[in-house]
Amino acid sequence: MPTPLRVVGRPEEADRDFRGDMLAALAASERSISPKYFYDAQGSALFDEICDLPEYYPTRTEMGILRSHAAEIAALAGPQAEVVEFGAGSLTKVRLLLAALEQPVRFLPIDISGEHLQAAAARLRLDYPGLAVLPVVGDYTQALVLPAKPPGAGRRVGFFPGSTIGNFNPEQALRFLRMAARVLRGGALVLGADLVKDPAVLHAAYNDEQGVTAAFNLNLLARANRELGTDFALDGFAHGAFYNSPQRRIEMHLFSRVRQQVTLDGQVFDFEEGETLHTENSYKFSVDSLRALARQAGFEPGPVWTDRNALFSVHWLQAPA
Ligand code: AVI
Repeated sequence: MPTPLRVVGRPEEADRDFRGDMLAALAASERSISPKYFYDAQGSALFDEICDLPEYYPTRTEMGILRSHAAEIAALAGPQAEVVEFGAGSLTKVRLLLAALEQPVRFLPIDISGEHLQAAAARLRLDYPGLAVLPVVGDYTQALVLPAKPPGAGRRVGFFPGSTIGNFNPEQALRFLRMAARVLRGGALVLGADLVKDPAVLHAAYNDEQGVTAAFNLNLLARANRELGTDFALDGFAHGAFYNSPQRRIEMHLFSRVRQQVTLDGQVFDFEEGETLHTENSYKFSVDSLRALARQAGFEPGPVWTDRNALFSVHWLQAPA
């Protein structure tokens, strides 16, 4: 019998949030919307494709770092650890950790998408029959309440790979880390963070030749048409991604190719030619800036691992008891 899903917060509010957030974005003079709306089934599949693109270095680089240092991470975690993954997705990277840990007692993947999570958890159970897998459906960017650690468990170790921390603005990142330090008290967080580098490398990663990132970006409008009944003309918008060097972030936008109108719930919104909907920021860090942020959130930064080209970093952040 699969373990039932645990639901925290109110994931059913997601549609109402999308509608409200899209309305607010369209009504604003500078239009922007949270990148969390990229991830419907199509968007999640496109993101998985992005991770395999030759230009998108973060996924394979982080996997390489985790593979090379899994034993060290396992030694820091100690026996019978409980692993909590924030924004679990397809549960590929955590396998590297679970395989290295000494008798992990339980795995709690947290994700807003219950369906995706249940399927990924079922696949994981097949490969780790001795591991209790307890999926938690919830928005991990909100205050989380997790079940108490099982009796006999060792440290609670959080896992937040992929540099998703970079998709938060600095205040959101601090808030998330504060929440994580609380939930992981006495344990630690294994955090992946993309590093500042040659802007040409960044530009290529977010403007791939096959146009998968463009399709991922434009799927936001397709999703709005499907779910909210907007009438975005998909060929009327173009993907744009560039590195904003002073802010140390990649910005993704959807540029209106022409002067046009969009309707949502009977309200009409004008787009001038060249006007944009800002869909994502992807902040890049230095090792020191990430450690300073973690310290500010209450963690004690420990070892940091990077690849030989210093493209990506994985941090061990101790959460005081
Ligand atoms: C999920 N996140 C860390 C990705 C990133 O690189 O910021 C999302 C992404 N956007 C475009 N390509 C990938």
